[in-house]
Amino acid sequence: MRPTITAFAQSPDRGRGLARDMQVRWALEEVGQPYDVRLLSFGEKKQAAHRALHPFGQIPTYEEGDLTLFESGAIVFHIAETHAGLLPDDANARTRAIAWMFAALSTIEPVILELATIRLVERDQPWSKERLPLVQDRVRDRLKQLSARLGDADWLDGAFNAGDLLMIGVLRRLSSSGLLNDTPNVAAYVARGEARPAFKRAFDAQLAVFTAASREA
Ligand code: GTB
Repeated sequence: MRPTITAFAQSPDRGRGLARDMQVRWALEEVGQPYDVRLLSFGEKKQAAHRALHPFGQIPTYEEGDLTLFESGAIVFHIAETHAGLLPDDANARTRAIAWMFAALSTIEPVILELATIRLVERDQPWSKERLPLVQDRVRDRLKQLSARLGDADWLDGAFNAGDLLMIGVLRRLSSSGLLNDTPNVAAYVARGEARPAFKRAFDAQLAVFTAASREA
């Protein structure tokens, strides 16, 4: 059954593919599953109709028959479980790939979100400048650890899988920070993910939404 996802009608990232519908689109493209997109304004996200799908009034959501999901990680996991191509067949390798999905969202993403918050939301706070180096160091530490594990491998554990998809999705938020430059193998890993044809199709689809909305505005 063809799923429907939700995305921003006008993404604040201006089409850079940083909103989390990108990870869901990318997963769907990797497995060759066509999908529909329902675009939501900022106001629509908070209305009862959308809150019935997403308790926190956010994007993305995923509807497929009588299944409704929120949380991009859970959606990518569902796509990976129900299609071939994003999780290994070997049971141990599959569990390790799932561990990397959790690592992306619960070990790497929090420090990156903290950095995004201090740079964008809290930048006018009197303590912001003083706190920034501390938050940057936390990101650097995680990047060094990830870099040491990745080494000269193409992907985190064997062939590209859902763990890489989520990890690269999370790391892409650092692109404008310059922090990836300190770990060239991690920067190359992100670039490798972005070079995948499925990534490009997903990226172009979300960019087309932003471009059309900008033309109309
Ligand atoms: N944990 C949830 C998930 O992974 O699905 C988080 C969902 C989430 O944060 N959704 C955001 C949202 O709907 C959009 S993606 N926010 C509106 C709200 O909470 O009212 C986060 C995001 C937003 C903007 C940028 N950007 O401009 O660069 C990047 C990422």
